[in-house]
Amino acid sequence: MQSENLETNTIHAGKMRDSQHGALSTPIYQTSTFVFDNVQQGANRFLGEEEGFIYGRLGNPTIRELEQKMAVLEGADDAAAFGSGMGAISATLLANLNKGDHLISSAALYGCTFALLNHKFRDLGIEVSFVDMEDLAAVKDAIQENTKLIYLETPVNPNLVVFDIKAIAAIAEESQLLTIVDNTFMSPVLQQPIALGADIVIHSATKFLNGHGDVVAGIACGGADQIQNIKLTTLKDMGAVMSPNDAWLIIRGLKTLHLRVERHCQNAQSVAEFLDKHSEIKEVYYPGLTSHQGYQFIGSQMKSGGGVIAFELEGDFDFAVEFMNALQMCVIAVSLGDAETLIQHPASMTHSPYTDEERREAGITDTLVRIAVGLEHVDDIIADIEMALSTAKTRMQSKDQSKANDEGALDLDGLCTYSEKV
Ligand code: LCS
Repeated sequence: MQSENLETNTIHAGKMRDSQHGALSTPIYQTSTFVFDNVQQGANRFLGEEEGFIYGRLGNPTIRELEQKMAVLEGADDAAAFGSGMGAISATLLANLNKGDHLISSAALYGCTFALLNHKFRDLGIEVSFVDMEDLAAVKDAIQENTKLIYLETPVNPNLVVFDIKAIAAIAEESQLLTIVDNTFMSPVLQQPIALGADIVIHSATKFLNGHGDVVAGIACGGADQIQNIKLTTLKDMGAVMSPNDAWLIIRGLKTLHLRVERHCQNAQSVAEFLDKHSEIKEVYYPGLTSHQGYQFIGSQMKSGGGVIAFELEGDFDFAVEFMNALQMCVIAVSLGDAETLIQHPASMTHSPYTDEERREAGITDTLVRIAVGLEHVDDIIADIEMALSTAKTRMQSKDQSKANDEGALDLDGLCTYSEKV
């Protein structure tokens, strides 16, 4: 069943009917292989002359339901599920790139995506240009004869810069390049890149799609030919497949995607506004704030600012460390899109695959803190942050005081020595 409404599709789209027992919840086909009636049937399935499942790495009914649901949610023909977001990214890119090809991306990306592009792909002889994608002329200028695709995340992990999907996809189309968008930070509830001209959409399903912090998974959604190509090459032969059990958890998570994302956004908006007014906060990066560069895209490209905020505190980085360590409810952890509010330090955690210089060039400062706002009552999240800021300030003051005392003690020692001499 398919509807015009995403809320209905998260529940019903792609759903298999269990004709044998009528189970409401999708059965988990926890099997590595599928039995053929006879040799001919096995051969026919391998030849593609008969529909049906063959072997777990080539397809599974529970995973297929998730793929069909995600294709509907992203407005794609089809989808392919993977064992992680990085599995989806590497398989999608490698299905479309060969030695000597060139791709364009932005310098700020999720740390492992950056490592894949900047290190492994270069080693494989794939050329990469990192450009400031806010500058559309720079994107156009970066196109070479061997360019095959443009890859972007928007909003960018971790600093929430927003790029214009429609304009970038139009530039790509003019030169017959693919546009691949990582939609992890938004989910299809807030942003549907295919409707804006993208060819393939990728998710780390570990995040909002699953939403409960208990799965690592990925999905690529796109045209039928594209997905078929990925499935028959890099998914089949490199093998980063999803587990049926994880597919089931994501199917369950998707039923509440729209409700969860809505609340993540409401909470994040309030937390961002609180941080923006706080005297100890130097800068807040959240597309839902009118002062943010991404605000211009709210309403046209994305429905709201999402559930992730980055910010910088006043003072030195020790203060940020004291702040994070003082939190009592929000937990220090990477990932995002979970019920729990997660806080982390990109330079030493998610973006540690960058060298210091690469990070600086990508505009990811060492003092940046990222908070993935959860589903707790927003008053409790803000109270925890407020308490931790004030505890951190007191600790910093007492550190300064003891430093001053130490310096004082040194002076006293000096005086003492002097007096002894006298
Ligand atoms: N794309 C984006 C935008 C991501 O944020 C991540 C992971 C991935 C792809 C890779 O997905 P995975 O293989 O982990 O499922 N981002 C993480 C983060 O910000 N904290 O921990 C992981």
